[in-house]
Amino acid sequence: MLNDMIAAISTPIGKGGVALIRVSGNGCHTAVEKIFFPISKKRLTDYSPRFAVYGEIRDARSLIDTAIVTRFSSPHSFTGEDMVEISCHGGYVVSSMVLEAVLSLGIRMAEAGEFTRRAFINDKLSLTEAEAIGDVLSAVSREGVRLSSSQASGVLSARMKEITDKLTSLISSIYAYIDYPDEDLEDVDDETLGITLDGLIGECETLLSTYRAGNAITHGIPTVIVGKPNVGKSSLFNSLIREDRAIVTDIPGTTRDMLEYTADVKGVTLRLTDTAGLRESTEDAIEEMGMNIARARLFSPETSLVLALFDLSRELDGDDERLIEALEGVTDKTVIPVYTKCDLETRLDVDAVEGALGKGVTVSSRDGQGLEALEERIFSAFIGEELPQPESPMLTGVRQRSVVERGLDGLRQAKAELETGFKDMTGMTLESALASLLEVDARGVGEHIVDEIFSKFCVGK
Ligand SMILES: Nc1nc2c(ncn2[C@@H]2O[C@H](COP(=O)(O)OP(=O)(O)OP(=O)(O)O)[C@@H](O)[C@H]2O)c(=O)[nH]1
Ligand SMILES: [Mg+2]
Repeated sequence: MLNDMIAAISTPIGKGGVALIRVSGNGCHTAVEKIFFPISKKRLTDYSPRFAVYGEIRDARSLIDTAIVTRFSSPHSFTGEDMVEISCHGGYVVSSMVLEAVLSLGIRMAEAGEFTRRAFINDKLSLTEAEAIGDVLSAVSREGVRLSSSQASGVLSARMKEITDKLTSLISSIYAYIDYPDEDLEDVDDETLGITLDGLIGECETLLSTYRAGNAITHGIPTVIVGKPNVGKSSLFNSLIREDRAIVTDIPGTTRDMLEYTADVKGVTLRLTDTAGLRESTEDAIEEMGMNIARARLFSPETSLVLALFDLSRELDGDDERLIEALEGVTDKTVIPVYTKCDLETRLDVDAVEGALGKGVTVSSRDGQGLEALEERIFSAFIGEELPQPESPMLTGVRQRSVVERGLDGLRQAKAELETGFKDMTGMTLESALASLLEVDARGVGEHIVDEIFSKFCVGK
């Protein structure tokens, strides 16, 4: 049922001095009055909405806690429904007992993301705003928080509305022309239509080009360090995260398990993985398992950046060549060759690597040379010259990107149809492009997509 009463503890359970319990749904103001008794002896509903009231939480047996309770009246609440927020003490047992008292009133536990889902259904939030709230909660960097908070305040929604409004008016002009060909409708000659359409195509292209940076800033860049044994992977891993977490020795085959940690690169988070060195064969069953895990991570679709390490102090060998060959086939990731140990005498034929994988970066984990250049290189590959303004609209998620791509394909197809003179067809194609673009903000999206988005939230959000 949509409007039934739900409740959950919205703060981390058992941590902190105060816990916040949220209740939402028709009738929750009077329901909570059965367990909450203001010190003033008045009732909660005697106070105006949004007034913070101090009082006691009691169940049938006794006093449980003292609390500050605030009620919000529909539609002026987070969910858009009547809501109550109870701030009680934060201990695990006491906050659970307050929640149990609330649930004893016939109110049910909220599901994950249910508060935000209701806010969406009641038009308090657009879908991109709701997604951005999820991004704020899970942001891995300070820049991620800034960007997501701005998107949560509606900058992407506003941009999408501008684009879809223009497209809607274009479609209606075309249909007006088709239905009333004899009227002197000025704005529908082929040239004007073509120009408007080109403008919309350009706007969608600009928006799509924000995805790489938007996604990197909000979710971090999944990065894997690969290379033959002893090339210096764990040393580089430690240098980038600025901590000695991975074991470094001169024994080839030191690292077996995959190690994961985050590194900050000029405000952007690298989700860095150190792996077992890749060589043709090993007698060691554990090392072999480590290599299999490393290969799986290297080729995983989740991985966006590969740092491929080559030892400057050793000549190119079969293991390096096999890695180059494997990486030449990788098209869905950014591959950066990294030449290690530049503090030692150079024996590596760098040209042989660069001929296949492009320009690399020369570093030494021993004395820190080149590490900044490597960070610059990563930053410019994903973000560009500088961090975008958080207030500029950006696509941050795969779902958003794929619907804008679909919309853009439609616009391009419509342009081609216009050029061949099929106006009826153009109108229809534009309508389906419009449907895709409206989906960015879930106007007209399927129930399962909405469910999937909100299932990523935690209970109480
Ligand atoms: N001179 C010099 N030695 C380095 C540098 N980086 C790593 N080494 C040395 O190279 C050896 C191997 O370093 P690791 O970082 O363990 O190499 P790895 O690629 O993780 O090796 P495996 O885990 O065995 O695959 C160690 O003796 C390091 O001290 C460097 O920049 N300069
Ligand atoms: Mg290692």
